[in-house]
Amino acid sequence: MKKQVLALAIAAVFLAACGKKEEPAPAPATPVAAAPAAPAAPAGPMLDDEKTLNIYNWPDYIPEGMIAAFEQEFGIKVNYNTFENNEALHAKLVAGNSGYDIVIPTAGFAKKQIDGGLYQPIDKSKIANYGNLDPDFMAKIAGVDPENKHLVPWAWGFTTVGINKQKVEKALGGMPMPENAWDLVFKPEYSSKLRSCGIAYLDSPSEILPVALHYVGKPAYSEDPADFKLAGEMLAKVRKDVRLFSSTMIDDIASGKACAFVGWSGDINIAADRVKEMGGKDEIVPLLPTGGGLVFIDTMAIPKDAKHVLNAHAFIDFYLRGSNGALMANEMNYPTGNKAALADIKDEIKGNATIFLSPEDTARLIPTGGFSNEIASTLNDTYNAFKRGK
Ligand code: N2P
Repeated sequence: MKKQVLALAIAAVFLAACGKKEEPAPAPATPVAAAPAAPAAPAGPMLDDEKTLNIYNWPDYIPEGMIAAFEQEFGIKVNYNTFENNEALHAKLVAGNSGYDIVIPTAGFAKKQIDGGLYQPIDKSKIANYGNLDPDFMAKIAGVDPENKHLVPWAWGFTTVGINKQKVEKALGGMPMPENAWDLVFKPEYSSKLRSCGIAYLDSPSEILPVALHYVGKPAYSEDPADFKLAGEMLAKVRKDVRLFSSTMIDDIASGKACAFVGWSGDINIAADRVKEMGGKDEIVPLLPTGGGLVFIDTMAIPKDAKHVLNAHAFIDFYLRGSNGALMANEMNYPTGNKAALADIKDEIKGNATIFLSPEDTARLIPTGGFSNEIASTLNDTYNAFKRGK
């Protein structure tokens, strides 16, 4: 961050110097050949007349200062709002006239939004930095967005189990940690012990049901109501042990409201850093369950009715600079699929096995996917029945 601020300060000083009026130079005594014309300044990206950009993203998902840097460089005012889960974003998009120019859906969830015509195609010719993206990563996204027409990667991670190590060990009282960390939150033998220090789940059907389905041996994105029944029965058995359904997981972990949680990998790492900074003794650890974490690839998309489409492309191009991808990994603990970022990612981040996964852990991940509209009511009913404890 410091480097970026410094660069901006230097740029500001330089621009100020350029703007200063010079005294006219005395006319030369003898005529000289005209100096060659100065090369034209490189043209900036095309922008909309209205210098506004409305972005809708997840909380705690952008490095500090990145929006301000964009605003300063492009002279665009950014209105930045957040949503708590894919369901909330979806409702906003389906209602129409969201007012947003860039939204950040998870790729698997975005499939039905693409199919429903809620996004406009990205104009790659306006994104000079598009080539920074890793083709293998883009091929994964093409599974839900053929030819990568609508989605540009923001960041990726996985939904997993995290723990407060000391509190969990104490609550388990000598019982060894399970081989598959999902047992901590899905198996009554463990959850009944962790109840005392608190279990928290992310509050979202599309986060909890895929891991629950996978845990009971069914496809994570099953379309079979019988599979949901099975997952619902498993969840019902641990319901009494779940203290909270959280939309503010970083705070809830850091403030000690829960000792075991179903959360997002990077957010658990952010909470771990926060506890350390506050001088806390407990270690917060995202685990790599043998049962696999649930991959999410979050992406930028431009809603069909966006009003500032050129500004949106300028922001996407800005975000795809290698330096910005590196900031996402270094400060937010989320990799971005940006090849050009790799050189600037700190060794301690590259060496963190819960951010840059080993091939073995990668192979165990539950691949990204999505539910169809047909199964949506079964998904929601199963989740709501679980949450209500009915
Ligand atoms: C939020 C990052 C995770 C979003 N801080 C999960 N799709």
